[in-house]
Order: sequence, then C-alpha cells, then structure tokens
Amino acid sequence: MDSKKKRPKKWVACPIEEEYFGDDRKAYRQERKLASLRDRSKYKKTDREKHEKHLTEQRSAKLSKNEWEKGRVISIVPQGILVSSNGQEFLCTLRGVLKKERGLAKNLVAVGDFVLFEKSAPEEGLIAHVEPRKTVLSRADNLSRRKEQLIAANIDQVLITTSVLSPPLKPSLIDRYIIATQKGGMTPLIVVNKIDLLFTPLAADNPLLEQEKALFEEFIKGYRQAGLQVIPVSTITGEGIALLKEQMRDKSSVFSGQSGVGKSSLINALIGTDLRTGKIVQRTKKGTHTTTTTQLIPLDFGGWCIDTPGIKSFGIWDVNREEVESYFSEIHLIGRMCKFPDCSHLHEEDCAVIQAVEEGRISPLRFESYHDLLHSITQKHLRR
Ligand SMILES: Nc1nc2c(ncn2[C@@H]2O[C@H](COP(=O)(O)OP(=O)(O)OP(=O)(O)O)[C@@H](O)[C@H]2O)c(=O)[nH]1
Ligand SMILES: [Mg+2]
Ligand SMILES: [Zn+2]
Repeated sequence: MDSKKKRPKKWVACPIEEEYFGDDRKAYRQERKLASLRDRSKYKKTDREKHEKHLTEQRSAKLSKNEWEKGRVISIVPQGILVSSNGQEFLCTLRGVLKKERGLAKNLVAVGDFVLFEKSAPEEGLIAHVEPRKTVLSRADNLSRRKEQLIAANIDQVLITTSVLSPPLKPSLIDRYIIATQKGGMTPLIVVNKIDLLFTPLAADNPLLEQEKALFEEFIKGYRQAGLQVIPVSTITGEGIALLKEQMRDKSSVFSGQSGVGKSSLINALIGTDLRTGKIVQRTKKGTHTTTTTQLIPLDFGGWCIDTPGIKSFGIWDVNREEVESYFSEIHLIGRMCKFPDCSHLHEEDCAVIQAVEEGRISPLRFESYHDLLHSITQKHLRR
C-alpha cells in the first residue's frame, strides 16, 4: 500500500515500458492506436448505413433476377415455417444468419410476417429476410419472463375473444390483452361470445347466472365508456356475427383469448370453415386446448384472420409501472386532477380517480384491473 502511495503520478499508466523504450515505444503505440481507430470506423453510423445500403442493393438485385420470392408466413408447424407465395405454399426454414439476430425474442418469425425466401426445392424454401413489422402482438414467454413470445405480426386489429359463463368473463385478463394490443400498434376489439348462455332456459338453474349477467352488463357499460369497442356475439344464435364481419372486412385480424371461448367456432361461423373445435370441461369451465397451431386464414369477404391456440396466462411484455396508467386512458385523464401528482389512486386523499369510480364515471372493473396489474408488475419486479 505504502509503495503505491509514493509512486510518482506520471508513472501510473505504464512506467516500466516508458522507461525502457522511450520515444520509439511512444510512436509505436500511437501508430497502433491510429490503426485501431481506423479499424473501428466500420462501427461508425455512416459506414453502417453504407453496409446496410449495400445489403439492400444486393437484395434488390437478387429480387430483380427473381432469385428470391416474396411471401407471407401463414403458419408455423413442427416441420417448419409455412409461407404462402402467389397462391402456392412452401415449407421453409430459416437461414443461419437470421438466427444470430435472435436477441430477446423467443421466436424469430411470426405468423403474418412478410418474408423473402429462396426456393430450395419445388415446395421448399429458405427464408433469408423478414420485412420490418408494422405491428406485432406479443407476450412475455411463460417459462422465461425475460423473453418475448411473438404471437402474430402485421395485423390491424386484435379480436380479444372472451365468453360468458363457460369460461366466465375475466376483465383483468382482457385488460392485459388491451395493453399488449395497443403497445404493439393495433386496435383492440372485444368480442364477448356465448351470450346465448345468459338467456337460455337451460341456464336458469345455474347459481352463477345472475352474477354473470350483472358482470356482463357492467362490463359492456364500463368498457364502452372507456372508449373501447365491445361486440357481444353467439355462434349458436348468430347474434353479432354480421357486425363482427363488417368490422373485419378488408383488415387483418387475430383472434386471441383463453382456450374454449370459441375462437375457432367464430371463424367457422364467419366463413364456413371446418376448423376443429373442442369441448369445455364442465367442472372447471375451461377449454381443452384444441387449436395447437397459429394459422393465417384468408377471408372470402375480404381480409385475413388468424386463429391462435388458447393460452393459459398472458404476461405483458416489457411494460413498466409508469406505463400502465397511460394504457388506462380514462384513469390517466382523470388522474391529472388528483391532489398528488404521483397519486397511486389507492388510498390518497382528494383522489379524483376514486371519486370518479364512486360517481360511476370510471368502471369499478377497469379500476380493479388497473390495480391488479400494477400489483402483478410490482410482484414480478420483487421476484427478479
Ligand atoms: N353456448 C355456446 N357455445 C359455444 C359458442 N361458440 C362456441 N361454443 C362452444 O365452445 C367450445 C369451445 O369452442 P372452440 O371454438 O374450440 O374454442 P377455442 O377458443 O377455439 O379454443 P382453443 O382452440 O382450445 O383455444 C365448443 O364446444 C363450442 O361448441 C357459443 O356461441 N355459444
Ligand atoms: Mg381453437
Ligand atoms: Zn389519484
């Protein structure tokens, strides 16, 4: 320790070398530094841009020679990635270089992606490029919360599909979907299926019927009041199907929601397909995970839709505490009038949000779900 203290400052860098090699060494080091700087220039923005431009030129040259095909990912199956191009389907794999770009995404390609691929056999291909996505629906991966799981890409709207009674309405899950939808740049549209169950004489002796009816009514009122579009439907009675069709015409939509809510049944009702549908386990009122692969389906009345497998939980990808409020627009707006600027709208005095809930200007369902979400995000941070 002592010897260190006594050492003259000018030797701190590299005393022995300077002493032995003097000016020659200095010149050599300067030369080396310059060389390394020159080398580093490849990381400069301008050079990177040049490199990217070169790649784009290469790509368009290949394209003009028809070496690469343009297509859209319609499904991801165990054997590979199904790409549709000019009415033909190709079973593709990813080129090695693409795999290096993985980063935090669990899957590199999603249904709905536009890709460039090389034909490697009459019905096979090698994906070389994924076009930048206009929108993306993703969630936090179940196993590793640090990874993003892509559900679908280049979609205009998410049809957040739910049902009444079987399985019952779950507002807080719906709000998670709404946030993921808006974060991904798409419009949310809430589809409440199976409303026939609320009015059928068969359900009359269901002890939960009155409770679910009240929840359904509060849900419709509260979510519409928050500026969200809600369409009640039934594939049994056909109610709401025509309206849903109008909303889907000439757009790309993805049906997303729990297993058993009737996503595949709705697509069948809309376009007369024969997608496999499943049973509901009566004891748990849950679906049986019938659809196992996500697929893009053309709509005969114009547009596309995507059927997805029902998922058990929907973790929101990359949303922090501060951001949550901004997704609950009515809470955010009224919250500006709270006494404290950092009001959590839980227990503070003169909270404009709590007052608005009491006066019926903010739905208690949205308010509850806002707090559930904040709580789960805080818990997640604590567990990390
Ligand atoms: N009562 C009633 N039952 C319906 C309605 N729509 C669908 N079902 C039933 O709900 C069950 C589940 O339907 P699916 O279409 O398989 O549900 P899903 O959302 O695709 O489920 P996963 O593929 O597992 O995610 C089936 O038994 C359907 O017959 C409806 O409007 N009313
Ligand atoms: Mg299904
Ligand atoms: Zn407040």
